[in-house]
Amino acid sequence: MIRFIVLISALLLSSGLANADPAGIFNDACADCHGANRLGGTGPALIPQTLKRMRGPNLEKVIMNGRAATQMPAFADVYSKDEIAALAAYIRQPLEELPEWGAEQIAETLTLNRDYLPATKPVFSADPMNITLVVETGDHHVSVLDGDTFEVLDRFETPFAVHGGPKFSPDGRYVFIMSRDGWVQKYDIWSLQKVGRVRAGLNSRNIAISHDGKWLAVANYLPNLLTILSTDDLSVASVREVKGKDGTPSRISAVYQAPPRESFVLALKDVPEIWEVFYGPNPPHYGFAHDWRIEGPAPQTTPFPIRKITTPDYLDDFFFDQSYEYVMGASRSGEGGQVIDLVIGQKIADLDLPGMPHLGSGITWNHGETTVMATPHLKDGTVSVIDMKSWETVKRIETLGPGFFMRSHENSPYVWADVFFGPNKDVMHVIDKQSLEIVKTLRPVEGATVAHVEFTRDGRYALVSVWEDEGAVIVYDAATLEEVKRLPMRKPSGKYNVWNKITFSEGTSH
Ligand code: DHE
Repeated sequence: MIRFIVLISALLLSSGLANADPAGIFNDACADCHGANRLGGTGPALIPQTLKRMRGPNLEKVIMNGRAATQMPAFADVYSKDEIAALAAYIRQPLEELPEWGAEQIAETLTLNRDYLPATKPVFSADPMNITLVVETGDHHVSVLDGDTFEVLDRFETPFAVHGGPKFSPDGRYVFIMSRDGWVQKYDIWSLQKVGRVRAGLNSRNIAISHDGKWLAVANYLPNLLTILSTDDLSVASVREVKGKDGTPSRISAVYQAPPRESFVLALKDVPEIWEVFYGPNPPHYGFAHDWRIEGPAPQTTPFPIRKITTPDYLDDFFFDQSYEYVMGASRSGEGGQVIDLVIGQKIADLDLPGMPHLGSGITWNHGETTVMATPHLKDGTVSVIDMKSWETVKRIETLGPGFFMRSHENSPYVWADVFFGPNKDVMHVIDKQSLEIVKTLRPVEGATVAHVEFTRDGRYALVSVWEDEGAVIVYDAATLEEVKRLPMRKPSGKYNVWNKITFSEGTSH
């Protein structure tokens, strides 16, 4: 605590804000909504892990002006500029201590919607398999779109800062949504009603649903926990502390489901290990012991036995082949990638992937005799295309800047790749799947960030986000590449079509 106070004092002195009392201001003005421990209440957690999503002076601006359409008031008339700057510096500091956060504490946060009445069939006439959810991070809502008419059937509030793809139950009826503050929300699409929410972690990465729809794995940064929830009632099924084989605690980079293996696969961020968590009734038994281990008592009494695989490098991000035998992984700091064979638990190839590939949004398609995987890069203006048999890079497609997301569809000859960073963040490239050439570059709104694509169930339309507070979803004819419709949306960060997701379309991230 002393170290913390000294650090804050040094910060304030160097910026001439020594007279401000940020801790006092926090208690008076923020604690009621954001929690005395800064871990959130009715408002989001005010910790660096969450706030880093607000770059530059935004934090001060939010304190000064408040946030439209939320409970966050403006403080410009209450505190001086210096006091607000000191408060912002104070809440940008990491927490000295974390509260205990285990099964009991998680269970206490569970809130179920008392008004929820499950419908016996969809309460709308739209095709329930062609519903597309639009996550709007501008005001923390999700819009439920009819994928044929593009009418908004419902718009509901989410926890603060949803990240990663929502996960659908295998029948497409329920969806689970996760926020960076660790909240997991369940929504019933047929009934167009919220079911409830629970706080599975204090700062989380993403979620994965088991292929049988029974379990939801939540990958957390804070604390170092893997939480497994029952999808039925959001109750806690298991909470596992994440530590490497040598006892080093670790955050989880991400978790995904591997349906044919009846497992969740997660990579650790601070230890070079992949974990495979089995949820099926008969977890495989491996006949060798040098790089794996099943933890705990016999699998029949422990529902989630864990196999640990040591990897040659850290994995910040990874991608599966369609058979779920191979994991293509890369670290954010590394210069290349690696392919891990999950069956034998070993690295079998290196990948030539410089420039921070964003493997989580990679996609695959058939290319001649082989299957290729393509990934954008967060630091380079290229899309890498990799042959999934030889693991060689087939082509580096030059783009107008680093990108974040890619999408295609089985019925489309094209791949859509955004440019997310730099002066050309307003363009979207359309790439021919066979020639691997850019055939068109769309610039729908000059100067506005344009990103993330999702297709309708039949692949006929491509939905593109204008990633601005007063943004839009633009519907394109996926064959002619002409604009068909524009739907106003509040920073639509991602779009997710029920059918494409539950059928594991090769054109979408899983
Ligand atoms: Fe994401 C998905 C990691 C920053 C928006 N992002 C994912 C996934 C991972 C990941 C592992 C796949 C999870 C899943 O869908 O289950 N993201 C990371 C990072 O490591 C990174 C670079 C840094 C970080 O701080 O987390 C990062 N991501 C961002 C952003 O800055 C984005 C653009 C804005 C935001 O909301 O924070 C962002 N990430 C998204 C979105 C998806 C996503 C919209 C889902 C894409 C999809 O179509 O499935």
